[in-house]
Amino acid sequence: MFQVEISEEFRKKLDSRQPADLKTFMGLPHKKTFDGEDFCVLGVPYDTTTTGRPGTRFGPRAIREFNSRFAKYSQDAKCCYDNLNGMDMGDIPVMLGYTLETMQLIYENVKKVLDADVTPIVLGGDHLITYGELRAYAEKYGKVAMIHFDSHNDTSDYENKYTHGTPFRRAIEDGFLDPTHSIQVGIRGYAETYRIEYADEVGMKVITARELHKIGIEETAKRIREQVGNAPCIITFDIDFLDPSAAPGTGTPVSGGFTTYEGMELIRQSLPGLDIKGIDLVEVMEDYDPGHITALAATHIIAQFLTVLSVNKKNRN
Ligand SMILES: [Mn+2]
Repeated sequence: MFQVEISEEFRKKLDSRQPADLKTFMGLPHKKTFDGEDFCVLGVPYDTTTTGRPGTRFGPRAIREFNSRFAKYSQDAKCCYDNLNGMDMGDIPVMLGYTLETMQLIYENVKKVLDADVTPIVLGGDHLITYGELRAYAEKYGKVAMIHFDSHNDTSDYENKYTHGTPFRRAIEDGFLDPTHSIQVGIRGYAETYRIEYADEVGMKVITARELHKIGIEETAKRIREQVGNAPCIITFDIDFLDPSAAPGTGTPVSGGFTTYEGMELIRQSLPGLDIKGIDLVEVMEDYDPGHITALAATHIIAQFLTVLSVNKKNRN
């Protein structure tokens, strides 16, 4: 497990770099303190553990820039979060190139949100950021289940232990994740098969892209719900779950994926009623995003998550 000392002087320096104003997610109020909100958006502009094309440090900016013009109403769900109060904390400070220090800062900030009983919605950044988040969830709730939408397993075992290809192996080793209630969906492409064998070994379910295309959304949603059950869970959505035709703006795109609609529908069918403790959406890269297609897809995927949180809240009350 990581545990890093960061000097007060350096923390001050990081804080002084925060912009004075911010285009917020869907125009939410920009706040640093909590007042009974249901969810809190945080950006993590960190991308120096990527093994593919760099640039996802601009992902939070791309998503906010694009969707600050969006309204919160959805014609499908009447109003995607009429019963939810949200806020946008802005970007958390990161230390580019200093991976474990950044994991520490991610952990501390997500922990703050969780301790206020608010649901974090984190915008990445490369996928290693989820590892930093998971320490906070595990401290608050014990080992959590994970629903992981991605074209890659991200359980690689390189000599470099901390890259965006390794977060979930590290999180399982550190006891942050409960693999026996976790599931990876959309996996495809060319990579050594040991990652699938690793999932089998630790009891984590995998639904490959090919399998999903074959069995369809309804059956996949059913299998997700069966695997997670009543466990407290987090959702992590790598935008490269979507096909490059729907989300070209990402570092390691893989063909043979899904339309944005399929992603949204899978969220709608699989997640309502689950004990969702937090969400992140990672790997959006604006440099390869003509027409903001990827930022648009990210917006609609997150709006769908908000709809689920809204439905869950209605059903609890
Ligand atoms: Mn990933």
